Amino acid sequence: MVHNFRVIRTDLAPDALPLDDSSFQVDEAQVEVVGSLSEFPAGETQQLSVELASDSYVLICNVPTHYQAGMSTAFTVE
Ligand SMILES: [Cu+2]
Repeated sequence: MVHNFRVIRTDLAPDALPLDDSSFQVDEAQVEVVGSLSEFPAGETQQLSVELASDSYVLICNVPTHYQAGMSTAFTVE
């Protein structure tokens, strides 16, 4: 199964991002994506460098249905 990776700057809870009900994904037009990786296969390692301002962020996988399945976590940059 492939996954992707999005870094989203938001004050929303990690399970409260806006959804696009037709594509079963987080609606990226309604959030601020500040970093991302395209889909890549399970077991593969990729690296992403992003300069982040002090704020709240949520990491998600936005392959259809994956966010709803719990692929998200929040973190804060201080
Ligand atoms: Cu995924």
